Amino acid sequence: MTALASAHPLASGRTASSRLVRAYQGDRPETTPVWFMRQAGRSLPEYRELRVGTRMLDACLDPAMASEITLQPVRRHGVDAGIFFSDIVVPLKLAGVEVEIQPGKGPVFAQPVRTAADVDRLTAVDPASLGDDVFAPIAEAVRLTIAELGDTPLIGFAGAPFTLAAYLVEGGPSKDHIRARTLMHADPDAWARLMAWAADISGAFLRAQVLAGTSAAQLFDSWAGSLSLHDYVQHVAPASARALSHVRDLTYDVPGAPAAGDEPPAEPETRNVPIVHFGVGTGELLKAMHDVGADTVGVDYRIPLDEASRRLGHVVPVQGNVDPAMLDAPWEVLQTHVTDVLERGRDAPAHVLNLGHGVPPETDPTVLTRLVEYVHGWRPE
Ligand code: 1CP
Repeated sequence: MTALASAHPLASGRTASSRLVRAYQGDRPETTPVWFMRQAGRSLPEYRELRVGTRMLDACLDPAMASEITLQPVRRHGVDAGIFFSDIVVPLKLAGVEVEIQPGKGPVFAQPVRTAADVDRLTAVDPASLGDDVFAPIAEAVRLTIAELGDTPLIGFAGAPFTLAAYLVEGGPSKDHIRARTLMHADPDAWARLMAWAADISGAFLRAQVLAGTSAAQLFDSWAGSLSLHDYVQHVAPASARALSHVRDLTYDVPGAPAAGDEPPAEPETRNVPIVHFGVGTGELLKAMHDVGADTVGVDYRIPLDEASRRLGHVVPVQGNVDPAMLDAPWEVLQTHVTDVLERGRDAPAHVLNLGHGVPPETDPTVLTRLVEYVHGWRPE
């Protein structure tokens, strides 16, 4: 176990009792916390304005700009958390991989990783050799952001090894990630080496964010829904566990209850930095995704939250799962849907309201602000 520095927002107490952190640890605050995946970005005019003339990955590696973009949706919507503005391919770029993010498309790689020789070429860079200096722009952006956020927690994130491999092997976005899934079976050894490397790169990226001050860590396995449970457990879960092991050891103490009457003060309690694990179309994988070392499981909009909670044994906090398509529906339709999500979320020990996937770029941001107000005002019957 490694204790966070005393000035870290969790260790100093600034965010330790926030609604978000409490919910991720299984407590149920009176007000349900809410944030949105992809809350920073193209739905906000202030984001589009700031990004003019700057390429996506350059924006991610400019600490002042990344910090400002992270703060924009927190100021505007009053959400319960910031999510660090970056991308899952940033650590690959920092490791020297030739990648760019093309507008309207996503990450594109100069050299796809298709064969065992390609895997050898990629993994020749030892993730352990990437020192603090490599992650300095990330740590600096996190520090600038938490200085502005006060008691509001910042969430750090990274891509899970499978989702990174889905891009690396395909060379860019793909529908069924078929080449990646072929490599998994055609050359399981090369696949395992690729996954272990991706796990250590993502793990180092996530750890750098948490050490610099994020109060939670989310692993995005966005494309794991293209896998069978068998393939997930056999060929992917060990690498996801390895990625999370890079942050699983990070702890902080919360003071015990003060002395009362003849009772002495309680001992301080040691807690781990909360970890969230999310994927799209992963209804069949929820339990396996929890088992790799997550505290909270993110659920997409394809299965109801009470069913997700049942599959998790009713003991795991859940995050989700408003259908992003509803954001553009009439308010009454959206409100009915969100109320249903909140009610079903009561089946779990705790619930953080979010979307089932990211905010669509054409979303009217005033709808998101109104949604936050509604969630904060909602109380169970
Ligand atoms: O031109 C632009 O403005 C770039 C669009 C954009 C943005 C705003 C991309 C390209 N990435 C991001 C930021 C980003 N990426 C965040 C920011 C924080 C927030 O949520 O507000 C996060 C968490 C990510 C993570 C990410 N990148 C994921 C996992 C989350 C998810 O949405 O499933 C994935 C799959 C990516 C790859 C990626 N990067 C960008 C795009 C358009 C894509 C998806 C491409 C595809 O469909 O395959």
